[in-house]
Order: sequence, then C-alpha cells, then structure tokens
Amino acid sequence: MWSVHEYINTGVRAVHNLHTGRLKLLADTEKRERPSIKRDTMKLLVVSALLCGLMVLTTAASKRHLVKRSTGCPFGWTRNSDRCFLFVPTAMSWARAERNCLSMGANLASVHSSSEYKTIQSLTAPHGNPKTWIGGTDAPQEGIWLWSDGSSFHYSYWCPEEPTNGQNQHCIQMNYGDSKCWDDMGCDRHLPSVCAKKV
Ligand SMILES: [Ca+2]
Ligand SMILES: [Ca+2]
Repeated sequence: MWSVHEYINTGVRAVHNLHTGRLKLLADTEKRERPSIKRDTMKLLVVSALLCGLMVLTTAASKRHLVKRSTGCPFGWTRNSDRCFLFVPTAMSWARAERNCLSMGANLASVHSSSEYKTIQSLTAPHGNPKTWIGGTDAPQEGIWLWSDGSSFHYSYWCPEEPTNGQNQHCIQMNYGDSKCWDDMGCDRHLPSVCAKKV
C-alpha cells in the first residue's frame, strides 16, 4: 500500500510504502514536466490568439475589397469603364456647374466615344433628356475646344451647323434638338449638368 505525500512549500513529493516504511522520491520528473506543460499551453494560447487576429484582419480586408469592387463609385454615381458619372438636376451656369463638380472631386463630364455619350444620356433620360452642360469649352480661344478635366478633345457629336459661336457661345450643351446632339451655348445659361471622375 502506497501513500503519496507532498511536503509543504518544498515542492518535494514522495511515495510512502505503508508496509515497509520506505519513502521513494518521485517528484523530479513531474516537477520538470509541469513548467514545460505550462509553457506549451501558453505558446498554444498565444499562437491561437495570433491566428484569430489574422483571421479578423483578413476578413475585414476582404470585406473592404469586396465593397470597393462591387461599387467602385460613390453612392448615387453610375460607373462606366473607369469613371463614375452623376447627373446634377439643379440648373447652374457652366462655371458654377464645374465648381460644383470640383467640390465632389470631379469635373464636368468629358466625352470620348459614342458609347460614353449614350451612358451619359441614359442619366438624363429619367429627367426628360433636358439640355445639360458637359465639360467642353472654347472660352480660352475661339474654335479650340477643350475638356475641363484636361483630357484630349478627339470625339464630338455636334448638331448640324454647330458650333456656331453665335453671341459668344463657348460652352457645350448636350441633348440639343431632335438628335439630342451638341450645341455651343452661352456659358451663363442655367442648365443641369453631368459630373464625372475617375474610379
Ligand atoms: Ca465659342
Ligand atoms: Ca450654338
């Protein structure tokens, strides 16, 4: 018959044979193993915590990525290729319309292809296709048309006989006439507008 003893505050443990009275120290191996087990447990906890942290960060990053990929544009803006477009129904002069676009990190829309023009027209359609400012102007020099966003002016959709520069017309309104084409118009006329900015 054996009895296990632990001597208080010594950490020494022994087995006591009740028949023979022999004491056998047995604590050495166990005493050495216990701190090791504690260290392993701590390591496991730390590694688990790090893994949890990484999973949280990875999940958050992937969610941000998904949000960016799914919208690409601010709420209410419409994406076409690498740009976002916004129809602004409030009637303003061309310069105020440009300044309003600038306040949103955009410019009045430039147009570089018929498909782009169709996209912009689709934004004005729900409002009845009103005459609307886009970003073309020849105000700096008559007859040299520029886009306010600095991009190249290589595509145009002028109406027949336009631009006329009648009475110093230096800004482009779209949706003009039955063909909903472009016309040069006095820049102080108050019209809705379309803003555009890069994604
Ligand atoms: Ca002009
Ligand atoms: Ca004109």
